[in-house]
Amino acid sequence: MSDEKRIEPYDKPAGGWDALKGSWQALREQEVLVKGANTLLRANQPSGFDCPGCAWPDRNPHSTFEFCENGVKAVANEATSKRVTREFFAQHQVTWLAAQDDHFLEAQGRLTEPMAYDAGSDRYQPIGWDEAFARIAAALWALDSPDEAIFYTSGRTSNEAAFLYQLFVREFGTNNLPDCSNMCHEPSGVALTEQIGSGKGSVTLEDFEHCDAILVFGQNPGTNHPRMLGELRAAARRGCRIVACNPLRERGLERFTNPQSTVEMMTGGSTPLASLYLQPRIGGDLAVATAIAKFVIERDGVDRDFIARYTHGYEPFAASLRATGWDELQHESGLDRAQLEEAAQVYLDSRATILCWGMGITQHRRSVATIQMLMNLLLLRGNIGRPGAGPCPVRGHSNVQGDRTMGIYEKMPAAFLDRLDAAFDIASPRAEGYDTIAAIEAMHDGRGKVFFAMGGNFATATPDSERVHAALRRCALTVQVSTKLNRSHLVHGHDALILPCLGRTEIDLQAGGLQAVTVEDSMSMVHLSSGMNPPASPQLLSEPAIVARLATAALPASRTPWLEMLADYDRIRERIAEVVDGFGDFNQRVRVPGGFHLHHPCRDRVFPTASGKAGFYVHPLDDALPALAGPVTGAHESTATTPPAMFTLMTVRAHDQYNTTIYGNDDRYRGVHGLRRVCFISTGDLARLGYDDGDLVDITSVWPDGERRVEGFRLVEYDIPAGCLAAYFPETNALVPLGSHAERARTPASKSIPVRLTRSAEVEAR
Ligand SMILES: Nc1nc2c(c(=O)[nH]1)N[C@H]1C(S)=C(S)[C@@H](COP(=O)(O)OP(=O)(O)OC[C@H]3O[C@@H](n4cnc5c(=O)[nH]c(N)nc54)[C@H](O)[C@@H]3O)O[C@H]1N2
Ligand SMILES: Nc1nc2c(c(=O)[nH]1)N[C@H]1C(S)=C(S)[C@@H](COP(=O)(O)OP(=O)(O)OC[C@H]3O[C@@H](n4cnc5c(=O)[nH]c(N)nc54)[C@H](O)[C@@H]3O)O[C@H]1N2
Ligand SMILES: [Mo]
Repeated sequence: MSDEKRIEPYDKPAGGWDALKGSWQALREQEVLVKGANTLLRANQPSGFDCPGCAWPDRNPHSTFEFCENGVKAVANEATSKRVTREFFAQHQVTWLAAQDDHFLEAQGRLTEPMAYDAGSDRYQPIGWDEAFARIAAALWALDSPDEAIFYTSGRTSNEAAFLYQLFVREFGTNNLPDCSNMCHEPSGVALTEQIGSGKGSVTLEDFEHCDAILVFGQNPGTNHPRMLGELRAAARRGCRIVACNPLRERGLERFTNPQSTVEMMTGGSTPLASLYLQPRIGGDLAVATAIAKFVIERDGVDRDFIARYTHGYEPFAASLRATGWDELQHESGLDRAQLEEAAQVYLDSRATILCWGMGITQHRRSVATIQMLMNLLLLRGNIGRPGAGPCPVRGHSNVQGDRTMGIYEKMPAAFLDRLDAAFDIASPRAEGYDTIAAIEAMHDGRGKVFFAMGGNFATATPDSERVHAALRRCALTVQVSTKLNRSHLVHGHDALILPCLGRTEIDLQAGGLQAVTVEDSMSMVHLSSGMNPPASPQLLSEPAIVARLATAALPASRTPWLEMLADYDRIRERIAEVVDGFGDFNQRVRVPGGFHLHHPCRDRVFPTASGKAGFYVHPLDDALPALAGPVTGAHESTATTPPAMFTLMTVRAHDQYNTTIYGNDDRYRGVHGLRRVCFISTGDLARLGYDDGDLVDITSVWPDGERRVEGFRLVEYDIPAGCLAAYFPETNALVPLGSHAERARTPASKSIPVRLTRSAEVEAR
């Protein structure tokens, strides 16, 4: 994590000694060497805490080390010895803080006491907890309707906190529960629920031991789910074929040296992962999946019994594929027929296949269609409901899946709400609430007046930054429950509160003794998580405590036993067992080491759809290209007719960041050091534009409502398809308008932004 700006291609495998060095540096920078190392020994252990890094499941609850470099960074940054104190806030005006970059904000350390914004001095000042809750209650009571309040959730929130939170929000009277999932795997939920009757992935870690092929679409596990590399490595070593589909050649999909394998580390050895690497153009995956499906049908590689017994819609689907020409498939995918057929042959040769995908699939306008085409592909060969086969949407935040299970969703099914009402004797509202985009629109036009965030960094994670900032500033009150300082504290409403909370690694002591929380990982394993570090400050409250105490302040007539449930989280889990499907005997089952698996009906080939069967869905390619929300001059219809300066930009994560949390300015595997304002571009496009590697450009996106621009990005010559660009999130979020999002799922299309490049007026890279 040096500050020297340099680009130097990285020729080593993912993992290896550099991963250990990265871990060590993270611990050193946060000055937590001893505490951090002890903390790590408890990460993802049956008696420890769930790593706040990602949602990838734990392999072996009995091994000593179950963490990765980026898990270490997440833990080190939470367990940091640095503190943001009242003196810090007294020293710095909010206007000054807002001018600092995200790395600076994160580096200040843990928040230590509740703070309230004081407009007179433009500073945050200390406030007591009771007074803070009273202020929120007063702001809520002042609303004309509960629907003027918005309650956001990020995906680190535990099941217990999430359950209490949604209960409070519904008892208050609204379903305005947008969450980070709206910007993440929402299209996976929409696509799979319609198609197979469940929005979750069906595979478990054990399936990775039984598959013959793993297809990885639009995901960068080397950075975002490093523990997944262990599974890919083990699979590759036993002969399983791995096919990667990604415009960028991500090192973590190519080669891996396992830092936990003494032999590989000592001999400098590594394991090749993907045996076939497809580099489609951005948004070309619908065509890739269609091409593979077409090949399977033409070679008669379909599982007829499975199709007849468990599916509907096969005939029209097969007919649509036969009618789709190879020219079109090649053109739309950006790949040639031989490459597509090679991938299809791997799929045909495999008896059991797992299909993984990430943000490279979900953050497009046609993401739901693409995911359904990938699922069609699995259905064709009966790749669901048997060992080693099934869909595997790889979730992001460590408990984002669990939060949804607990009811954090703006349109929770009526059956859930009925049970909630019966259990607590309340009448929860039935009108659909706001998702993330609707919430921004509501705040922007004055319908949303109080914004409360349980974690996350709404101001920076959302698209259309200028509009979002204007929306937040219009609010009467913004409240952030947070562990670390971030931009959402600095872009705030007329009144603003910061409520600091405990992190995963910390001891949670309530009236009834030490508490543990639970989380659900990406493969539906539910398990306990308990911290062991003393809290960063004695003034921190747990998230359940914040909800329970807010509820008692804001709902004085409530009959819900908030404080009783808070005293002992077993009481919360008892109520979860009453309300949430699959949580019977919750307290007993979650105490079995490793936790329990939430049953997925499709594992037994039961498809709880309207028809009782899984469906094939037809999705023509016609406008599969990253397209615009409305007609636009100079819109790019296809690569061939693209005006010279039009590109499709994808916004991706660097190796040293956790979403909007910037740990450092390096992106080791992509060879970038000391800077984040970079734009990856192909050799051919550089020549075509007459630019050189290293030149500074401004990036402009063009929309019906006008242009959006970010400035001063250094061009980096890179192995990326022609017409495609990549830059980092969140620096480029300002380019995505609210209106550019996934059809039906409304996930911002952060991976397909139509842009042009112009020479930057700036001389120096920032
Ligand atoms: N260390 C770390 N871990 C994290 C996170 C983090 O920021 N840092 N974030 C967490 C969260 S919330 C999430 S959701 C996950 C995100 O994990 P990922 O899904 O891996 O997220 P991204 O970095 O956004 O990039 C996805 C990949 O998609 C590729 N891609 C982009 N567009 C396309 C396309 O059109 N087609 C194909 N086939 N590929 C494409 C990009 O090249 C990139 O490799 O990680 C979680 N884990
Ligand atoms: N352009 C573009 N935009 C994107 C994406 C993209 O790929 N491209 N990805 C999208 C995705 S997948 C997601 S999930 C969203 C992420 O959106 P968010 O979840 O809103 O953002 P994060 O950056 O993960 O939130 C970080 C903050 O969470 C707080 N925090 C950390 N741990 C805890 C905790 O235990 N409790 C509480 N209360 N707070 C805590 C800290 O204060 C920290 O500053 O961003 C989305 N935005
Ligand atoms: Mo995410």
